[in-house]
Order: sequence, then structure tokens, then C-alpha cells
Amino acid sequence: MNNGPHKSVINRAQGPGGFPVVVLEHASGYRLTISEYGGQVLSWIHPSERELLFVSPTAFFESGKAIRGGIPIVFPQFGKGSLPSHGFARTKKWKVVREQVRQDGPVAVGLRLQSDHSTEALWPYQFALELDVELSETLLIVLRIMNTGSEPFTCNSALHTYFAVGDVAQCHVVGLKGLSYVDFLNGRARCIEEGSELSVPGAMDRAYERSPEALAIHDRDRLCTFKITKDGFADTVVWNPGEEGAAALSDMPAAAWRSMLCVESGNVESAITVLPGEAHVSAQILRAEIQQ
Ligand code: TA6
Repeated sequence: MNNGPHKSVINRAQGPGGFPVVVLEHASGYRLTISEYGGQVLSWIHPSERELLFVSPTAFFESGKAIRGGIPIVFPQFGKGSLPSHGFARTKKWKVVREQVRQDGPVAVGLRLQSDHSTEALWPYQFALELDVELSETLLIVLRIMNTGSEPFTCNSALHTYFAVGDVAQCHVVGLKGLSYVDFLNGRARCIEEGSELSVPGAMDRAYERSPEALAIHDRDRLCTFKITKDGFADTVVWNPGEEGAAALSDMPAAAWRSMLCVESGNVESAITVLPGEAHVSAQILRAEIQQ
């Protein structure tokens, strides 16, 4: 039972760039904003009014361009390749297909994206994606990838979460010890994570393979711990562009590299194959614990 002073409610609004957004408010005081463009969570606010996700102050909010921050949906390709970087799902307009407001449970919204001529011109398969976002004292995101065609397809998927941190150099990630990872900043060298706490003092771009269901990010600067629980996402990507990398991005100030850390649940090194008529379901739960 929610005993918070707030009421659970869902509102529609116009977000940055005029993109329609859905705003979820939960009785616990947590709030969330999701953009229909990209099906992208843009804001997740703690009851203390602290923003928990990073969105670049110079992010683009223009059709056809990816929004730098929040929780971009990566599909059907991770990273660079024959398709636009991280695929096309994050630059398409999704449709709100479900809203659920309960005073004694999560507030939820469902969005859907299905293949069309524009996607089939890029990637010749029929699919439907459904994204379920449930806000309570945690943030649950479920991604269903359905094969609505007659041919099997193989794809990547990821929730490319940009966590807001005080100073990334004072953060570390726990749960990766002993895992094999691909180091994208070192010619895709395969290495083994030796440490029980991964510090991110600067640029880093690694895909940890077959990572555990539970990981944590400890932000010693803002006295905040993010707990990540995942299912159906085999890998975890840890990315920070560093100052030079951020300076090379047209939608991120150089100094902003310190204020974010991407820890992404994904099927990156382990692509997924979906047979006709079948669906692949993956989920991630985020919890923020702030030491008051
Ligand atoms: O998730 C890490 C990564 O693949 C990095 O290599 C970097 O390219 C980042 O994603 C951001 O990609 P984007 O296409 O959003 O600029």
C-alpha cells in the first residue's frame, strides 16, 4: 500500500523539441518522463527532487537524431554497422498503447513500435517492439521483441542507460569481477576483469559478457547507489566518453563527461535470434538508494 503524500497519476505533455511525452507520477513521489519519440525515458526523479538520469544539456531534440541521455532503446544493432549507430528504434515515433494508474501499485505506460517500409528498407524483417515502463519505488522496463514475419531474425538489443552522477571519477561498478570483456578502446581486445570494484577515471568502453543479474553503481560523490537487476540481457556495457570523447560529440559539452556513466543492460556480444511468431522478453529493474 502506498502511504506517500502524493497521488499516482499519468499526464501527457509536450517535451523538449515539441516531442510528446508521458509523465508518470507515483504515490511514492518518484516521477518519470518518457518521450514517444524513441520510446525513450528522459527523466527519472527521486522523491527528494534529485534527477537520477543524465541528459546532455546540448542534446538534440530533432526528428532523425538520437537524444543523448536518459534510456535510449538500442535495436536491432548495437553500436556502429550497416544501420545507423545503435539501430533505428531510438529515432522512430513509438505509439502509447497502454496506461495504468493504481494507487496501490506501480504507475505504468506501454509503448509500441512496429516495422514499416522505412525500417524494412534498412532491415528486411517484420517486427513489433513493446516497451512496458512501470514506476514505483523502482523503475521496471520490459522490452518485448516480436517476430511478426516469416523469417527468423538475429538482432542486438540494449537499454543504454545514462546514470546521472556527481563525479564519474568517484564512482565504481560492483559485480563484474572475473568476467570476460571486450575493450572497444583497445581494438576489441578480450580481457578479464580483475577488480571487484570497477573505477571509471576517464574514457571507457567495454562490453562485459554474460554479466550477472545484479550489479551496482556506487557514487561516492552524491552518496547514491544504483542497483541494477536484469533478466534476458546477457551482457553489460560500461561507457564513458572521457573529456576528449565528449568534446568530439556535437551533442555533449566536454565537461559533461564527469556527470554521467552509462551502464547498459544488453544483448551485445550475445545477439539474439527470434523465430517467426515468437518473442524475446528482457527486463531491467533500477533502484536508487540515496544516503540522506
Ligand atoms: O554504449 C557504448 C557506445 O557504443 C560507445 O561506443 C559510444 O558510441 C556510445 O555507445 C554512444 O553512441 P551514440 O551512437 O549514442 O553516440
